[in-house]
Amino acid sequence: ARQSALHDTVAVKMSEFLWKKEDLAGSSHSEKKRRVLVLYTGGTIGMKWTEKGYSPVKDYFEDKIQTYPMLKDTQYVISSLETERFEGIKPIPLPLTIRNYRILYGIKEYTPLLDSSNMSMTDWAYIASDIRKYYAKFDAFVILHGTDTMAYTASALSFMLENLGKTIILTGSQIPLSELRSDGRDNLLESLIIAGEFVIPEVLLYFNNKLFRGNRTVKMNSSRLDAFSSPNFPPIARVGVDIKVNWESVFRPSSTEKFHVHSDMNSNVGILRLFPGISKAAICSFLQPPMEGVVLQSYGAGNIPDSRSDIIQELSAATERGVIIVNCSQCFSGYVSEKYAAGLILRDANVIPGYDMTPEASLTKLSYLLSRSELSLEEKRKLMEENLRGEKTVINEQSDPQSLLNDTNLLRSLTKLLTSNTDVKLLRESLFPSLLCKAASEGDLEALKTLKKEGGDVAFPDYTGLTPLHLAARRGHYDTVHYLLVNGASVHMKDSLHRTPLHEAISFKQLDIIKLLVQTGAHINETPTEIGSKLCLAASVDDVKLVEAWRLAGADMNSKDYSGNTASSIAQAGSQVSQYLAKIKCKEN
Ligand code: ASN
Repeated sequence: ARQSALHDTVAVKMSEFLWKKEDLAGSSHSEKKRRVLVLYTGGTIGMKWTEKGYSPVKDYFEDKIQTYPMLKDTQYVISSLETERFEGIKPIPLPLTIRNYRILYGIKEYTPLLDSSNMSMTDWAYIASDIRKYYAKFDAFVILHGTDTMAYTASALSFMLENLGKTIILTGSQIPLSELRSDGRDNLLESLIIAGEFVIPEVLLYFNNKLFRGNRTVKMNSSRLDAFSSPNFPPIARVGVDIKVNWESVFRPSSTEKFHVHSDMNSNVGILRLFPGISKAAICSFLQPPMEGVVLQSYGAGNIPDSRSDIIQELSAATERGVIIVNCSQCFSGYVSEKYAAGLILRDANVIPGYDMTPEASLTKLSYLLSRSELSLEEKRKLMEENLRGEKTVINEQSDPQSLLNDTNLLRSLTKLLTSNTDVKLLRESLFPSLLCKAASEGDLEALKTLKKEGGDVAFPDYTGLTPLHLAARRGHYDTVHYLLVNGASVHMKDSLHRTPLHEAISFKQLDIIKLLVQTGAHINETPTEIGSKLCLAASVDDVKLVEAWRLAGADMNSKDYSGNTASSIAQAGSQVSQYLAKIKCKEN
C-alpha cells in the first residue's frame, strides 16, 4: 500500500510538472514567429473541373486559400521587415496557433502546374534546387503535390537533400479546394502548423491526420481520403485533439556535414514485377543496357521460381555486367527475409536484399546512388544495403523503453515506483530535457552519454525552448557541441526568444563553436539591416571579438544599419575593430 501511495504521489508530481511545462510554453508573451515556404507544384488540391476533366488552374490557388479564415488572419498586419525577409514572395499570416506560434507562409506557384502523373526527375531536381535557394531564408517547407506520384517525389527528395536540417512536408488532397468537401484545407493547415512548430529534419508526407516519413509511404487508395499508408513504419505524428509527435522515431542527423542538394538523378532504372509464367525474353529485354539499376518485385518473403534457371541466369548475367538489382516484395507490407531456398538463390545471382523498403524508395535510392559518380560500383552496392535516410528498418534499432531507466543509479529508486511503460515514459519526458540541458551547459559529456543511453533525446528543448546544443554552444564546450551534433541535435532549433545555437555562440563570442556550427549548416537569420545594426553596435564599443564572431557566422562586414552606417564608418580610427576590418579587406583583395 505504501508503495502504491508513493507511486501515486510521483505520478501526480510528474503530471503537475508537465502541466506547468505546457503552461509556461503556452503563456510566453512573445509570439514565436516562423516562416514557411509553400512550393505549389500542382495536384488535385488546386484543380477545377473542365470539359477535359480535372486539371490544375493557374493563378487561382493563392487567392482561393486567402478566403478561408483558418488560412489567413485578416487582422494581422505584416511589417515591412517581414516582407523583406520573404524575398519577393508575399507573406500570408496564419492565425496564431494554440501554442502561440505565428506562422507566416508564402506560396511559390510553379509553371506549369502539373497533375503529378506528369512529374519527372527534372521536376524533382527543380523542387530540390528551390529548397536550396530558399533554405536559409525559411524555417521549413511545404510542397503541394498531386497524390499519384507523391510517394516517389517524397522518396527521391529524401535522398537528394543530403544532411537535411529542416522540416519538409509534402501534402495535397483527394478533393480539390474548389469543392465544398475538400480535404485540402485541413491537409494544408496541419502541414503548415507542423512545419512551423516542429523541427523534424526529414522529408515527410502529411495526409488525413497522419505525418509519415516520406520514403516509407505508398499511395494505397485512389478514392478514400486516407490515400497514403506507411506499411512498415509507424506514423511520425498523429493529429487529433493534439499533435502527437513520436520523437523517438525521428531520423536524426549524425554528422557535422552541411546541407547539400544532389540534383542529378540517374534515369536508367526500372521496376520489374514478376508474375507466374513471365517469359525469359521479357526479363532479358528489361535488363538490357542502358538499364543500370532494377527493383525486382518478387513474391512473398522475397522468392522467385528457383526451378526457372533461365530467370536466374538472366539476373546473374545482368549483375555481372554491373546492373544493381534489389529484391523487394510484391506484398504491401513485411520484408524480404531470405529464409526460403526460392529466395536465397538470389544471393548467388548477386541480387541485393531490399528488406522492407518500398518499391518507390528502392527505385529512387538506386537512381540517387547510381548518379553519384564519385562512388565505385562496390560502394554503390554497399550503400544500397545500408539505411541512408530511415528508408529501411535496421534490426535492433529500437531500444525497449521499459529497460531505459532501469540500470542507472540516478533514477533507479524512482523507476522502482513506476509500474507501467507510460509512467517511465512520462518520467523521462519530464526530467530528461532539463537534465540534458544541465549536463550540456556544464560540458559533462559522461552525464550526457548516460542520459542518452537511458533514452534521453539530445535534440529536445526544455520548457523555455532551449536545447542542450544552445547551452553547450553558449558555454563554449567544443567536445560537447560535437557530440550533440553527431547524435541528433538540430542547429535550427529556436528558443522562445527566437535564438538558435549559433546566436548563442555569437553572443558569447565562442569562435571555435561558431565555425563548427556553420560547418554543420547553421546560418544567421537576420536581415542585412539587422546585421548592420549589430556590427555598428559592436564597432561603437570596439568589441573586435564580437565583430569577428559575426564574420565567422557568415555576416557581410559591409552591412548597413537603419541609418546607412557600416561598422567601418562607426569604428574610431586606430581602434581594434577598424584595424581588424582593414586586415580583412586586405585579405579579400
Ligand atoms: N491526379 C492527381 C495528381 O496526382 C491526383 C491527386 O492529386 N489526388 O496530380
